[in-house]
Amino acid sequence: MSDHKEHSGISRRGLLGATATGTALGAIGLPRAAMLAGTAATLTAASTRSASASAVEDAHVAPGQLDEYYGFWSSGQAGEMRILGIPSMRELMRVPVFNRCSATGWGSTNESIAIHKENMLPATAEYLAANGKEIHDNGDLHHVHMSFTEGRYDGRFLYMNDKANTRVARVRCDIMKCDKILEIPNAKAIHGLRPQKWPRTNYVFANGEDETPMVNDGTILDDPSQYVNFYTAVDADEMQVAWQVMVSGNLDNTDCDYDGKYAFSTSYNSEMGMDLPDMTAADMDHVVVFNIAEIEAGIAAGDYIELNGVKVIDGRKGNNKKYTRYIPVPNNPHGCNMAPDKIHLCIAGKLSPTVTVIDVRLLDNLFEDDSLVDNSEDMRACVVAEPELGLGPLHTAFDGQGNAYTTLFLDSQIAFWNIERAIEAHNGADVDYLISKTDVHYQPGHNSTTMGETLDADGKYFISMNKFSKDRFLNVGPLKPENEQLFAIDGDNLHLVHDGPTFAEPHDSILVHRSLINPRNAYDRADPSFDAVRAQAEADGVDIDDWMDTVIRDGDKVRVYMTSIAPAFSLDKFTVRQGDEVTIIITNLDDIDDLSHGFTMGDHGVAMEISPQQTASITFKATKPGVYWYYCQWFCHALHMEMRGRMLVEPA
Ligand code: K7E
Ligand code: CUA
Ligand code: CA
Repeated sequence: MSDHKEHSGISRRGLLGATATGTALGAIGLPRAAMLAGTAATLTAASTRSASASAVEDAHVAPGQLDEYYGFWSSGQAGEMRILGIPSMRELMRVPVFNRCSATGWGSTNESIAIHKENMLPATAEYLAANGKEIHDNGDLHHVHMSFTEGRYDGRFLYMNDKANTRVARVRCDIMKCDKILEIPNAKAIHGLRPQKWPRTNYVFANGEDETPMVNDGTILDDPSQYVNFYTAVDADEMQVAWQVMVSGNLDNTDCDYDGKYAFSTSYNSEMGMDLPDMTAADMDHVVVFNIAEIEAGIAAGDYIELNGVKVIDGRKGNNKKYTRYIPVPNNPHGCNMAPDKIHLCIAGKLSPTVTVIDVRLLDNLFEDDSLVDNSEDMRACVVAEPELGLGPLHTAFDGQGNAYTTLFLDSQIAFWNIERAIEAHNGADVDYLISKTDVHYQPGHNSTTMGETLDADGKYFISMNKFSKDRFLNVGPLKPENEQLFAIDGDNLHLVHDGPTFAEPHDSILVHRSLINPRNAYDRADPSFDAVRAQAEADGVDIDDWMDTVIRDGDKVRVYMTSIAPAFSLDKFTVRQGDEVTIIITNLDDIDDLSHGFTMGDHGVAMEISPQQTASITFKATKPGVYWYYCQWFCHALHMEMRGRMLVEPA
């Protein structure tokens, strides 16, 4: 649409929640180019009903009021996790994980570098050193999920993937900081990720998307017949790989059941094609079902190979074991979403206009009946519905009342449908399972509902995370933001309550009731993130819990211990020699809410956050003789500008 006013007028805005049932169905079969151009032609005017007015009003969070839900957002290639308030959609915090952060010093402080390096593979360390780096400074974070206890969020941890550099990370919910990064051996490009729901999150399941030779040492190169993929179970407490399963085809998204029995992954490349025509050649790909108890038993019985220190089970097609089953589904499937009814798994068809609904209670049969052949039509005995919803179904969210919400990428719509009625229709009944269709702007990928991936799904809000914003906001140049639209779920309809841009590129989100999360206002002085620096300080005879203004020389290493209390550092100056390796260790003795300080060393690329009662440290080489000012970069006091001091570097 070239007409901007069409989208931005206030009266128009009131109609954006309107459903487009009917016209939407008519849109199927429209030229793809028209849809990708972002036409809003299918938008129909509907009368604004009083119910919608109240749903919209309920969603208004006045200044000073607190949101009802936390939103935890991925940020794709930006590499961080974000925290939003829902329904206001106010961005509350950015938590650096796979990226470097100028504000907090993540990726520069000794504490964060240690987390990056703790579980880095030796080959990666070697690669980085050869490229003049110590750690990766990018990542591609798609999926954030919270730890579960008995199918409910338990507020302990958030887990997330890095597709770019094959990692899984964990964020502590008490301080909202990353405490573990694990590089996954053997697998390539960790994409889908889910914590186990039942009985608790003992495992985090992680999908490797890209196919490579089993031993990827250059011996085998352009011979895809020898490529494999790996499914990884990470021990969620230890943050170490528990086991892997070698699979046929690649892996895209994953989820697991509410019984602790099965996990599932979609594969869009069952063909093991290396180019687009081959990856899309087959009408049916598959979903892999992983039998967790059988895999654990296989590991215990020694039925594994050891590959780069990991126990790997062979779960490829036709392995004659009960580790995996392959169920055919159409067609380059993508989303893999377990409904909170504990029964229905929804696989989005992507190139097929359908969502395949699997009744997980029927999966036992697939494993018990030895006559069943992987990937055969017989394996589809567990498919109980395959509703046709529209073009490009990607992900499905749930309201806890038996309904499902599926994003239609190509149609730029949300299909709102009823699972039970889809099953009845599958069995031949003449019922309409589609409740409504809602236009979104444009090309939605993931979606989420409040508490929707848990037994507490409450059906209050729904978010559509749209990949394109096109003409919807002021033009900012060739790179446009994404667009996110939050809806209040109101009976049979979705009412738009927020529409706003977002930077690269949240794929996924979870919406968590605020009652489940209770972060600290200040660090506990016993926080394990200070352990390493505490040990060094003890060796130096310094107490990091108390006032410090000590400079320790240890050969050409200098450790500068200081405290921060607004508006001053305990040291106004310190002296080092050219060539010294300098470590700055600071405890922020302030314990007032929100009184964070920082430490930036001018002209040295050195900066870090020191929040209330936190100790942080950072190391650099003082190669430049002269006077360098350090300062607090977090505005903390009327005399914040004066919170600074000098490093005097004597020439060698
Ligand atoms: Cu973008 Cu979950 Cu990586 Cu779908 S995935 S959209
Ligand atoms: Cu301390 Cu600004
Ligand atoms: Ca395919």
